[in-house]
Amino acid sequence: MPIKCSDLISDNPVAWEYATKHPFLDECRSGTIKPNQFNTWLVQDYLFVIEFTRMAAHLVTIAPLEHFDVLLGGLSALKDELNWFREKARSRSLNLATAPQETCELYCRFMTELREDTYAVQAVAFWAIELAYNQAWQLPGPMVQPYDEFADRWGNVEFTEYVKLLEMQANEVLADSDPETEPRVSEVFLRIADLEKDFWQMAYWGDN
Ligand code: HMH
Repeated sequence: MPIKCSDLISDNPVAWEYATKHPFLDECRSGTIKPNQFNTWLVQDYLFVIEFTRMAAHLVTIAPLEHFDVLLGGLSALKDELNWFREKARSRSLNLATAPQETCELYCRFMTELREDTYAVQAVAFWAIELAYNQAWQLPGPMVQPYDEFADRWGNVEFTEYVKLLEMQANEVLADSDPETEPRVSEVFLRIADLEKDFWQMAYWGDN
C-alpha cells in the first residue's frame, strides 16, 4: 500500500499535536494573549505567507492540469489573505517591513528548497502546511474578539473543504510515486510539524 496523507498524521501523533496546539492559541481563545505577542505573530505570518504564495505558484508550474482548479483557488485565496494581512497591520499600526525572526526565515528557506523535490513531495508539503493552520485555529474552540476573525480565516468550512481537496490531490500522486518518495515525504512532514511548533513560539520572542 502506498503511503497516504492520513498515515503521516497517525504515524506522528505527538509531532502533529505540537504543531497544532500551543498556549498562543489558547490565549487567543480566552483573549489573554498579550497584544504585542499577537502582533509579533501577525507580522511574522505575513512574511511567511509571501513565501508560501511563491510555493503555491511554483506548485502550479509542475502540477498536472487536473490539479489546477484547486491550486488556482488557493492562489486566489492567498491574494485576499495578503491584502487582509496588510489591512490588519495597518489598523494595528504595525510595521510590515520587519526582519523575519530565525524560525520564519528557516521556514521560508525550507519552502524554497522544496522546489528540488518531486511534485508528490511538494503536494504533500502544501497540504500539511494548510492543514496545520486549519486544525490549529479550530482546536481551541470559539475564540473571543478580535481573535475570532483570525480563527475563522483558517477554520471556516470552505477552508476545511479546500484542505480536503489538497489531501485528495496529494494522495493521488502518492499512489503512483516511486519507493523513494515515502521516506522523503515522512521527513518533510516531520520538518513541517517542527517548524509549525516553533512558529507559534516566536510570538513570545518578538519585540513588536
Ligand atoms: C506558519 N503555517 C504558517 N502560517 C500560515 N499562514 C499557514 C501555515 C497557512 O496556511
